Amino acid sequence: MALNGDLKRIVALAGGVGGAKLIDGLARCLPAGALTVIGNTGDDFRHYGLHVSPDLDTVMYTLAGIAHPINGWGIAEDTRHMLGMLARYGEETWFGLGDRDLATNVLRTHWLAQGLPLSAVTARLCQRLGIATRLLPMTDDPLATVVYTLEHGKLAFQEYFVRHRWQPTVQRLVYEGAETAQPAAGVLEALEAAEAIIICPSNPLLSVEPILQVRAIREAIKARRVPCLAVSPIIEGAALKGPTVKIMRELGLRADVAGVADYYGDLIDVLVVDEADREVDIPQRRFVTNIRMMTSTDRGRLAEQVLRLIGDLHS
Ligand code: FO1
Repeated sequence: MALNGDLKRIVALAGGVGGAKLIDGLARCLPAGALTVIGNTGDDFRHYGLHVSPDLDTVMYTLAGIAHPINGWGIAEDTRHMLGMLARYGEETWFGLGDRDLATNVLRTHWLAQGLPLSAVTARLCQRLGIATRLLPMTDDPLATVVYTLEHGKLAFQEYFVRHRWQPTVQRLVYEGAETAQPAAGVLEALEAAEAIIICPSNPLLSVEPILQVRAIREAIKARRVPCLAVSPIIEGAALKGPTVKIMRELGLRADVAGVADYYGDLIDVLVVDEADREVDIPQRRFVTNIRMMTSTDRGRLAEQVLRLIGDLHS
């Protein structure tokens, strides 16, 4: 059995809060620099002229140990003076960007305007926050998740997710820009060198699919010769967080662990499921454990188990 210390090149695909929790555990279990995260940028948008990358920031703040402890997104103990002033001007405040978080987005926008690609900007932000894990956006190109809803027609992702609190009925998801988006610098190299690929317990349709929509990324994962594991974002038919089950139902998919297994199909070798789902029939190999990550200890324990499983699959 390989020990975690022997694993040097693990790649994880992650969306927002759920994914960031496992990333935190993995980063703590692996040697410094052994983990590369490919983050979802389908949620990125422009807000009052700023380039906001919510999922990259959630992973980044989590790795830096400064994420908001309750929301999971945003920064701990942040203030909302900017939002208060926007309200005074009679402007929109539905997107809860805190003052410290604003600094990140000002810098990102500034460096992007200087001509740096998003991958270089993200690396610079992470380096300044002292993060050893490599965080790569899936692409440096525009690729936006767009939600077609029954009640409001076409909605930009954050309009759907935050402004309308993911309540509208989803009829269709479109990943605009996917036809031409190329993997960001370093993404394919990381996938090709990986000893294992982990799909975090993120929303398969909203957080993971945008990453897989970058064709070369999906092809690289398909062509892998190393294990690819996913951790289920669903336990007993209920989402760990957010609208996973609601959206899968609305799109006519099976909204449980078997539906997650169906969705990933032969892209994954193993699905990590909760003890409550130990009997669910899935075509892939299943690994059963407690997948809830309520505490920091839970994150480390689940990460440790996933890495041991990878060690076992290698031996
Ligand atoms: N999510 C919310 O539910 N409400 C917010 O006001 C909100 C603000 C926000 C600000 C910065 C940031 O990086 C993320 C923020 N999020 C907010 C989270 C985010 O929009 C979503 O969780 C993701 O896009 C889905 O993964």
